[in-house]
Amino acid sequence: MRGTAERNTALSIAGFDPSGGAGILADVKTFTLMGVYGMAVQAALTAQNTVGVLSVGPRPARRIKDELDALISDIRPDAVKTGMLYSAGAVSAAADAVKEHGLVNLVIDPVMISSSGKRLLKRDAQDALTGGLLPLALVVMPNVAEAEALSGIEIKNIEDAEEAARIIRRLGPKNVLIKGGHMPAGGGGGGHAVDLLFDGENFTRFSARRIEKELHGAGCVYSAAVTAGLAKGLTVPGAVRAAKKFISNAIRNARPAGHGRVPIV
Ligand code: PXL
Repeated sequence: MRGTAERNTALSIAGFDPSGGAGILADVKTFTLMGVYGMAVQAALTAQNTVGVLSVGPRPARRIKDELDALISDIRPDAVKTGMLYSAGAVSAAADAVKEHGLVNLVIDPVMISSSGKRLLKRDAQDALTGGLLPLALVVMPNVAEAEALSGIEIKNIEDAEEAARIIRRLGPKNVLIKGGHMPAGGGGGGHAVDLLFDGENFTRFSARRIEKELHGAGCVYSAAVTAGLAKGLTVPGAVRAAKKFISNAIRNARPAGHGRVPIV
């Protein structure tokens, strides 16, 4: 069912960060800034601010699925992203919704640990993510630590990242985008943050000048921006290029809001 929507629509299934720098508030702000109608279902709750995550509150899988069903039966998203899912139940609810409603353009940000060091995906939920959700993805976009966890290899440079991308693609996603923002110095990027896209045949590198700021929610905003591009009908490389431009600008203009890391939307 295409529905009656006359707008490009995007859905975020992710955690709730009350500070608005990460999670679904950041996602929906990004959708809006990119001209896409934004929607969100809360996969988990957090007590946090720009300094750190104090605690995580899981949400019942049944509720998450009910909320997804109610929403999607009315407004069909042109693209969907998942962020912090936390529990295996939330991962399954998202995967079931994608399958049952035949959703396309799924972007997975495999959020595992916060910038401040708090675990945002339970250990048993990682198996659900790799086995149940990754095979449904059009794009999975891990940072270096997440790519190491998903591939089981250590990433020290861009060649390691290529090998990790090959391994992760065997888990089922159509495209793997490894974000080089945290690549160790000397990892091949120099003064640039180089992201690596693998579509199963070709590697494409996306480079932007590295900006030294301690950021809050950059990964959320980046994956939301890719999702918005896909919702607007861009190709995967086109959506990544547009998102990289958007986030580079947002990082350059970012100003502190609290006492800790700098939010960018
Ligand atoms: O940036 C990872 C992330 C994603 N989603 C939520 C978060 C965080 C980091 O704190 O709180 C909800």
